[in-house]
Amino acid sequence: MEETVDIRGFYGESQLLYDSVLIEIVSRLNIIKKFKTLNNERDPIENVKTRIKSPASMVEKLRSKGLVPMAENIPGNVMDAAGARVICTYVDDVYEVAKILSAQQDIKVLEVKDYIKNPKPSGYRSYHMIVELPIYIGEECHRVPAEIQIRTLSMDFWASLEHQIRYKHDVPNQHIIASELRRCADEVASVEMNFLTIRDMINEIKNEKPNGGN
Ligand code: 0O2
Repeated sequence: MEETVDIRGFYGESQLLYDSVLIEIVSRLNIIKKFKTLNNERDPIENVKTRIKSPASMVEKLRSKGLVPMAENIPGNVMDAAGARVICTYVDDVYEVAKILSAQQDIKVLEVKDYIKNPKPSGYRSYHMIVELPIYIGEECHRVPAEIQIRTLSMDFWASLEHQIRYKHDVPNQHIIASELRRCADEVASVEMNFLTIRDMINEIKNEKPNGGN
């Protein structure tokens, strides 16, 4: 069972920085949505969720790195204290959103893990970016890291399902469930490629002139 530690008590002063970096990321994503809508383009973002890593999960992560589990040991060692999850409609939207964010000059991309091109052995697919943004608290500028996970609705559905057994021990038929999940992950990937083809075919029909070709 997760230890319950008060989030503010654990993160102390850093809480404001993590809250602020998430506000900033959500704001950038909302601007992408607005821009697309105002240009009569399809909005690639379905929804955005944010979280500050739970103190229990952070304590575990620090311990696994051989560090004393205290907030002072987070900077430079754990980059996902603040996390945003961006859910997109289609697979190519994931790359479009990642490209737009990476192009913003004050966003420094520290690391990219493309688990869509290279899925995890579990079948997990998602595009992860570790970024750093400038956060102004009063007159002082802090560079604050955050993890942005970008994936499709189907990838998110799969991850939520898999998450339910991920940290459970002594689950009956666990290997069968794991192998079924891997099979579903492959099927979902294939269906998502079909969705792209169908979407492009529909777009072609929509873009055809009424008397074009006649
Ligand atoms: P939580 O509660 O989401 O914060 P690193 O961060 O690089 O030190 P790691 O694990 O190599 O460690 O990072 P990675 O692979 O980028 O994964 C980080 C996060 O991705 C995880 O966070 C999960 O949210 C998600 N994730 C990664 N692999 C899987 C998977 O197989 N299944 C599911 N459902 N999610 C996955 P945390 O830290 O585990 O927890």
